[in-house]
Amino acid sequence: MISRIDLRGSLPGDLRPVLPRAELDVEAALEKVRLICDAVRHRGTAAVLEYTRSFDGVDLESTRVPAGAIAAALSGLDPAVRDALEESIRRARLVHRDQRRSDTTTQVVPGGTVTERWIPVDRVGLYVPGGRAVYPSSVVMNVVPAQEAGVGSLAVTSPPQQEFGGLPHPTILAACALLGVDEVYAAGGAQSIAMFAYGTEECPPVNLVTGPGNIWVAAAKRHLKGVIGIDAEAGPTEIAILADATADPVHVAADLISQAEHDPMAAAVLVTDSAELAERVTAELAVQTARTKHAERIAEALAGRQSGIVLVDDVAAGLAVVNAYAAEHLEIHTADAREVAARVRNAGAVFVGTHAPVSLGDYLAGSNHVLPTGGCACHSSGLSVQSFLRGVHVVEYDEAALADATGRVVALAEAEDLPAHGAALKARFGWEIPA
Ligand code: HSO
Ligand code: ZN
Repeated sequence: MISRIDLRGSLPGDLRPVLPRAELDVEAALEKVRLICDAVRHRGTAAVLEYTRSFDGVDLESTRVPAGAIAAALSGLDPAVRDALEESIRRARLVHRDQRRSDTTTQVVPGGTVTERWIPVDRVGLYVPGGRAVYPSSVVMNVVPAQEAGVGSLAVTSPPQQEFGGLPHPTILAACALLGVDEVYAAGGAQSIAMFAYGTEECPPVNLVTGPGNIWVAAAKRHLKGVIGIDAEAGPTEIAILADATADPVHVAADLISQAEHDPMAAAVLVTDSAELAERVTAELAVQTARTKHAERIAEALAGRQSGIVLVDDVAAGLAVVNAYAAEHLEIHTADAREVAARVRNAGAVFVGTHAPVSLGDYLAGSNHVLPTGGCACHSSGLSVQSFLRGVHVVEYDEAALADATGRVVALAEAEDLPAHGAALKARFGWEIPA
């Protein structure tokens, strides 16, 4: 049963402690992850294969997925799934292509410019989960922005599956094929992130690792950050719904359940000013959960302390709650959904009205589904073309512009007791500060 949090009356100044949220203890996994990463660093492929044997229960000779297996997966792909993936890729490309940035040049003073060049990361490793669920859609969400950013070298890794002869799930391989990615590894968990970070005999090291994963992947990203860049430490999926009395309880319950389906730790939070809606959604949750394939997992997620129904006085108070919560996904089911959505400040992605469920965004809206979790939406964005670019300032000053800057550079250098900084300019002008 989903719990109730009654915030009617007055809202506490700091809402975060009273809102439901899972605590993912990444630190607890770090000790073991450190050992795994060190082993991969020192013994390369052999260590990855050993962990694959003990954690995934498959005995592989190589971490690299052969080209033939990728091609075979594509030819064996269900045509309906192929069509859906192709359309998902097409829509995601449209959105992510529009995120591309062009270089800008700013004339700071006459003869002095700063250009900001956007340069794609050279080589990226993309992690695609494959434990409880296999996510070919995540291949799309990682690969498309990387490709649209112009990343030249892309490798995908996904956990090997016993039932598919130790290869990643064939739908994942087929998605790689549709996206033109031919460098794919059968490796999961911390060992795969270490493989990307340090490189092995089979896999050259990457500069950046992106993609969601379980706690081992999150801990490895934390441990290896610095050696590699990372997007985020993804936690369990979250959905928050802000709804008023006009919302349809069947839709609201179905959407909460859709994300609870990911994980017993997934969070489903309804924020509403309608006690009646709260009642009806609670009843719907029971009915619909019983009908779903993964009822046990969903029931656990809904009953967990990370989920709940929050009662508030009005939509304005509801907005304060969802802004404090900073959900990965936020749906707005209110009378004036667009206007309410415009007042959202903190959310990984916002889904406006009854025709934009999170499931649409997970697969086909064109938006990205790799989004900040655990409240990180108050400072971070989801995966985008920007995640794969670096902005580099290119500075060009002519002699007159440098002469004009010298007195001020010298003044600041002396204020910081770094006179050699000023001297670097004075050396160009016969050691005098130009008039
Ligand atoms: N809702 C997940 C993404 C996903 N859903 C993949 C289905 N497949 C995290 O945004
Ligand atoms: Zn989902």
